[in-house]
Amino acid sequence: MQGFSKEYKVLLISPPLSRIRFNLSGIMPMQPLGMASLAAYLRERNVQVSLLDSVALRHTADQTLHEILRRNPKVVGFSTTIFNIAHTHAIIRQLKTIRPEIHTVIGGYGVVFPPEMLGNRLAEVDFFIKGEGERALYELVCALQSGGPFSSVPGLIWRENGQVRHNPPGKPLDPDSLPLPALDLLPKAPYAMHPPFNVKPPLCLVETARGCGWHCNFCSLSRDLRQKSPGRVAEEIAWAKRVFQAREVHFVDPTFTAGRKRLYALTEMISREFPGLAWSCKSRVDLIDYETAHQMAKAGCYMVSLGIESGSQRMLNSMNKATTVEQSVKAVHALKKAGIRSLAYIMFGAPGETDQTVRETMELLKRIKPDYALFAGLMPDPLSALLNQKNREGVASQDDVFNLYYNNDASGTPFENQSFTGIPMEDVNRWVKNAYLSFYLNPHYMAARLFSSKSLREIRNLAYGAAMLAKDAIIPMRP
Ligand code: B12
Ligand code: SF4
Repeated sequence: MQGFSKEYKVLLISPPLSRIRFNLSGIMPMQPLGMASLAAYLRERNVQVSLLDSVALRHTADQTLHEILRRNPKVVGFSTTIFNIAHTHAIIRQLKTIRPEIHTVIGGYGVVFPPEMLGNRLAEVDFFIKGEGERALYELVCALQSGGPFSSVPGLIWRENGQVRHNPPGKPLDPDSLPLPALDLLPKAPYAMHPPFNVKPPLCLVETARGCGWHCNFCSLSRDLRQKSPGRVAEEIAWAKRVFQAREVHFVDPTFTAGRKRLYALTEMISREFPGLAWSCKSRVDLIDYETAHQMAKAGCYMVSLGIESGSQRMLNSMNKATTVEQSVKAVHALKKAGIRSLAYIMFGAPGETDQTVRETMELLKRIKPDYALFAGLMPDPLSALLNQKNREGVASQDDVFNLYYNNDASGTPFENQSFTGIPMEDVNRWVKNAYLSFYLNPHYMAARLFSSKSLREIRNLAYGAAMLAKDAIIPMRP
């Protein structure tokens, strides 16, 4: 292990986020687990590391820059998504004019564009790391301190002699071998989760697995599912309780219920070691049945988010979702029977979507009555199979896709009037807006929600979410 002086400081930042229309994701700050995990890995190896969560502290870009200058690190790393890479780039541009010697690194979900595009378009950024960051960031910091070569740093993108270079990704890490995320380095901020979660605050996010074993064509999450052992998950929950006094946990992995044996071991562990804990998770409709739902409910699970996506089998096939409409019906039914609420994620605008398929989706929702639904226009991941295909077909060039995501604005791009899949934006926007109105502005639905709410806090929480969505419905739609 390399030695580091006290002066060799690394600062990791969760940069300001802008909210996306009809999406409740960004309205409350959630613990940035990626950054906390990177910090723990560096700290374990004696690197002086600190965290700045600009989202939780509600810092502007200027305040974030000011804080970087005040802390004066040798290396500053930014945890990005495709939607805040532009804010991050702006901060780095300014930083480089003042302190060009500070090394800048961008990592996280924003690193989903081709290396040459990132290296050339974001020329002020010194390094990008694609994918899992713990070992890669540590090796980069070691190389920077020792003046060593960058060619062995996994997933690294950098410029050398005017050329953009990039390394292959590293071997996936064993998630049980990682140190517990450095939650203790996060600010004592009002971390929460957007409605309808947050029923028993304080809430803390917990990761129990990395990657996903499925192949939906709009997504490019790592295909390599690695689940943590129940013992390790128990340590993470205990740690979240200790640092944040968590009484509620949201498991962030996309397929929490994958593997019945492991799921039962997890639910037994939670019942035994954390009685009274309220928790929620995400899953696929083909990974839920009544027996699993019943076990989960007994262990304190109160809500499951399900990627239902569509009520049309043709559309599910077009997304390579590998689920059936019937499985959606059964999953929601099983959850209801077990006393667990369901949150349906619905997406409009995959190839072949029409008024008819949207009607089929709305009819499915009427029939299965999930407790909540979130609707969105399809925004495929830039490296997904779907966008690669559209790129080959000449419908969506990589430049246009970059411009759209980077600016979070379709003006001046071919997507001003039509989606990546060639569907008029007017239609996609109308589907999303009408779906919200028809699902939520329904007296039966509202009465059911009011009566099933367990506390005044929950009603207030839901009213807040509803107000945000209503505001989105009134302000003219931006793609
Ligand atoms: C929590 C979460 C959020 C939170 C983030 C809160 C926070 N403070 O981090 C919020 C609510 C803001 C959010 C929003 C969105 N999210 Co989100 N989110 C997640 C979720 C559920 C968990 C992320 C997490 O904590 N993972 C665990 C940690 C340990 O891993 P990690 O974050 O990936 O970090 C690792 C690497 O990315 C990397 N890394 C991260 N940061 C850095 C920084 C540096 C310097 C380096 C070197 C490396 C590095 O190293 C880390 C450790 O290995 C994931 C699903 C998942 N399970 O991954 C979706 C996910 C990341 N979100 C996704 C999406 C699509 C979104 C939205 C765009 C949704 C939308 N349509 O609006 C928005 C973006 C909003 C915005 N304005 O930017 C997608 C990304 C899809 C993709 N690229 O393929 C995911 C994968 C879900 C999915 N399957 O669709 N999200
Ligand atoms: S959408 Fe969900 S289930 Fe499908 S590949 Fe992505 S993470 Fe996996």
